Amino acid sequence: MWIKKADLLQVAVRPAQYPPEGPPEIAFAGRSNVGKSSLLNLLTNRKHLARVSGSPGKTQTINFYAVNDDEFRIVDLPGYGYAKVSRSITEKWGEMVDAYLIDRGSLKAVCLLVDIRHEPTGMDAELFGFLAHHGLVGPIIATKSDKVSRGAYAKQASLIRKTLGAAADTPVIPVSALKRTGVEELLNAIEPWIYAGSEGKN
Ligand SMILES: Nc1nc2c(ncn2[C@@H]2O[C@H](COP(=O)(O)OP(=O)(O)O)[C@@H](O)[C@H]2O)c(=O)[nH]1
Ligand SMILES: [Mg+2]
Repeated sequence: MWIKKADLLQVAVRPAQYPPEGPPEIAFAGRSNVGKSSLLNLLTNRKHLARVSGSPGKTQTINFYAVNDDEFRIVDLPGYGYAKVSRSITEKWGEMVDAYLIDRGSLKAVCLLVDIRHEPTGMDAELFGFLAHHGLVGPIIATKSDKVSRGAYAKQASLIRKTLGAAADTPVIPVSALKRTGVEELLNAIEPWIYAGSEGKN
């Protein structure tokens, strides 16, 4: 599988604004500053598809991208956990994201992004538990892999799995937007969720 083309389809804050369901959707979630925009730009081979943010926590929309003329969709969920956002923004984040995650038939999986260097946060673990409960766990993405040596990948992956409560067979894919590594591995890991029927959820 390869991404030849990606176009912004829709920016939404509530369900009425979502594009009609159709092609399989893979969503990406993670705390602000984890490297989500950089990764989406790398995946789609575009410099500014997703804004690389100088002010984390600002983008509070759900962005739908049509990949390869809507063969499948990438859904960019708003970042969370930015220390300076107010409680009401955090609550709005939960409402906005829950509404999408709970009731979207074409959503196949959510890839949770975590920084390869650090133990996932309480909010990461909470979101992961929610995903597991709803059968939406996709590959875990360990971002900024250029910050650790290759030899440390396995150790960091098990720390990440353990902290999130992920099964031993949940893929943890190291990626670096900076060094442009891990994209092929990530696309290969996502592929089964895109091309499986609803029984592909696990
Ligand atoms: N070293 C390194 N830094 C990265 C990488 N990806 C993103 N960053 C940096 O991390 C910061 C946050 O990136 P951004 O993509 O905006 O994160 P987002 O808030 O999750 O969308 C920026 O300063 C990026 O330059 C990476 O693969 N390696
Ligand atoms: Mg961003």
